[in-house]
Amino acid sequence: MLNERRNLLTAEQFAEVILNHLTSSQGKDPEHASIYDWRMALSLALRDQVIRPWFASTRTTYEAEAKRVYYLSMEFLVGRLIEDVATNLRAEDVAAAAMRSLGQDYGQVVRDEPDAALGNGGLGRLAACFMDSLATLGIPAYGYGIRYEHGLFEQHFKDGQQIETAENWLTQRYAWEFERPEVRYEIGFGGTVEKSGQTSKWIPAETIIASAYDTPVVGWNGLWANTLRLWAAKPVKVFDLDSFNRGEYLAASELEALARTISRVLYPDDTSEAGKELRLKQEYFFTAASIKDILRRLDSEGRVVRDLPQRVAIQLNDTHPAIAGPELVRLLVDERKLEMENAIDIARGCLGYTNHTLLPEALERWPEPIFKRVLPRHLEIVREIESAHLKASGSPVRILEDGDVKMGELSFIMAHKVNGVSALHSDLVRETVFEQLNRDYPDRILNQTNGITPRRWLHNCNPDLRILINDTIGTGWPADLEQLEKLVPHAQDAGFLEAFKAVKAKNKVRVANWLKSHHYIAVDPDAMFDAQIKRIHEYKRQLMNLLETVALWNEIRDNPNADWVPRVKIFGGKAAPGYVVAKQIIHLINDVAAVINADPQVKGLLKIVYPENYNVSMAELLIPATNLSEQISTAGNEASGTGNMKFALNGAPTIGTLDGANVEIRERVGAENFFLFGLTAAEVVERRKQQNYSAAAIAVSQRLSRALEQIENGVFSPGDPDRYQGLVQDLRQKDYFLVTCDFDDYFAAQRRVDSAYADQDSWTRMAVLNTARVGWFSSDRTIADYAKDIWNAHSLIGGARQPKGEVPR
Ligand code: F58
Repeated sequence: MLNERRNLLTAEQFAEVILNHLTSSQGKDPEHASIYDWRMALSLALRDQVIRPWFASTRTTYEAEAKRVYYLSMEFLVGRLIEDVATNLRAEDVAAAAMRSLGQDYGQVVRDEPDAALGNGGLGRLAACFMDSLATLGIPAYGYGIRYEHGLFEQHFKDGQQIETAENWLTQRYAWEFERPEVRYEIGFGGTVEKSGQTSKWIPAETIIASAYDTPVVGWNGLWANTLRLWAAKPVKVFDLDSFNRGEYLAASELEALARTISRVLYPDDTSEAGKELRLKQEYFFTAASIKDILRRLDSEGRVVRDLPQRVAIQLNDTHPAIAGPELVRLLVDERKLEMENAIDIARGCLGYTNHTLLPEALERWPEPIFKRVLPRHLEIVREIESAHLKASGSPVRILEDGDVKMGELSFIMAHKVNGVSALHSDLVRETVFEQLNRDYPDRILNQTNGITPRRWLHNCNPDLRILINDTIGTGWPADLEQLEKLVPHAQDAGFLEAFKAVKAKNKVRVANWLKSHHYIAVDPDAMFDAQIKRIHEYKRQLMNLLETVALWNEIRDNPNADWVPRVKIFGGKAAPGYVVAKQIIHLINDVAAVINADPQVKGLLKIVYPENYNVSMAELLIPATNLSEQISTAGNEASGTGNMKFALNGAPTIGTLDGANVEIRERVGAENFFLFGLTAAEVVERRKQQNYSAAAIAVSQRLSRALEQIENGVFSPGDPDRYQGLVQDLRQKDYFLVTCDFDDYFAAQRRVDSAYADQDSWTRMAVLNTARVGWFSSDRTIADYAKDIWNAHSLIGGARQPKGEVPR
């Protein structure tokens, strides 16, 4: 029986499709099939079901002559897809039943899928959530990025220290993608610019091929599917037969190896932009291929380039694809013979730029010599863009300054809209990094607070809570998350609170079992699970969390008979391989864990766990089991955060500062359901002006002094007592991120958490109200607002939440 709308098969029919793939695609019979074979067969069977909505969406887009959104991002942190696709097709029960009928454990097969880890953290995961929401809303869109051969490195701990190994997701076939060998573009680097009269022509010195791989992205209810198009770098000439025949076997394959370098690895550096030519080449590679693809599609529709801003919205996910501006201008001027100023205006009409950081060291700048060596014609165009901007605005802000090309300024000047990712962050973007440009172009900056997809981050990762919510308020919420508000009255209902508590308890048992079987750590599922899982960075202040843990340890040992609330402190996250301080923090967490976890005096009261290799799938396991969400960055530094939203949605109240989206989360869930502490962003700025602020803060805090002394005296590193001298000295002398200044307030907030947690009924009420009131942070809302305020793009499916604004043609 075929369900028209969703193309749903019965479990029996679906089992047949799976079996067909097992034999025809995998070449295995059931007797000899491995779990990999079963997973491929299941994935391919699911992928089959996406084809119909995918084709239909493309057809509808052409017929409606609709505007398309192009989301350009260096990173898409996708994670696993089986459950995502199955649930969006509303075929999860059918898929599970079909696998069962074939004698397979569905859950085990789902967990066999490696994460597609084509991103570092929040920025990459946001891009993946946005793809899900674009498809759910039925907005015609492409995600464009790089098909890295190696995703984010795998993290291991050796003697407590982070070791990185290459990630190898493509050693197995990627079930979801379609190779498109016919979609290929030549991408040039280096060379010279030929002038003749007014015209310029770039003659690149080297050329490689960008080759497309498409993954369909299906939305909720299977009503719409978009495309994630990732580019792989390939050589123009695959193999040099002459070299081979001369016996020069390595040289024969050199061309391929060199070309492939461009899409070989994801840059894991999220501290400072590695000033690497390769990174610039990666950025240009995927951006140029995407722009060519966009123009080809425009041409194929019989449109002229003047139509671009009506047909095309290009969103730059941070400055990594900022070269899109100059590249589009280059194509319009050098190849399509438009006037420079006209070309700049057209390009600007298409482009939007999202800023994700205020950290000056993370704002991209390219030394002019490197930029010129790689992209000589683009440097000329950047100069033209700069002079057009200086002329039009009278602004003193330059793109080329101190020998650098400043990609933030370039992106700002080339975009018609620039957005921050939370209300506070957007204010700070206006007041700090782009203060003058905001005066020059007062309507350009706007805010778009981040969001998360409710499908992955509640419906799929927390099945028991999903069922409880469905039973309580119905099933409309995954596509309209603010319906969770209907749970608010149930926060007074003892039966509902019990059921909610039971879900959390079950999720905690699941994590306890996993920690035992996979990480050989025993934790008590009745203890409070307190989690800080995110990239390791000084501004995120994992170190402050750890200092509080040491102080608590001391306190428990001093008063062993007091009424302590048992806690498990969970840490998760990777440090950029070159970020020395972050790696020391990891080492210290593991060292402190070794000592505290072995101390019989705090047994059952305090435990530290730090499972290695945190990734999207681990987040899906940990978040539903967490009681307390740690969002403790130095105010003014975390642009938004999205983990904060995921925890709140799954019933974990936050302990946090007034930073990023914490501010808006607190407003929505209610101040009484949020454990606030710490300096505000404005106070941080003031405090930094004071002399010796950290010494002063340490002097008045006996608890902090003691913890610092223990660390610097080798209590946690007895074999190497000086190991953390540098780390502690930095806190004593500088402490840029104000760990010492916020410490006492944080410690006090943690004790408020303890007392609140001791009353389990009122705690559960807080947890429920967090879930009930964070619906606004759905990425569906975020995307609907981008569509309205930045893209002027529209949903092509009836019944979806329509972006407000103009009606589609
Ligand atoms: C993150 N940025 C922000 N950058 O830190 C976070 O507050 C925000 O919620 C999220 O973006 C989404 O807006 C982030 O993840 C990176 O990972 C970059 C990778 C490439 C180098 C520079 C950092």
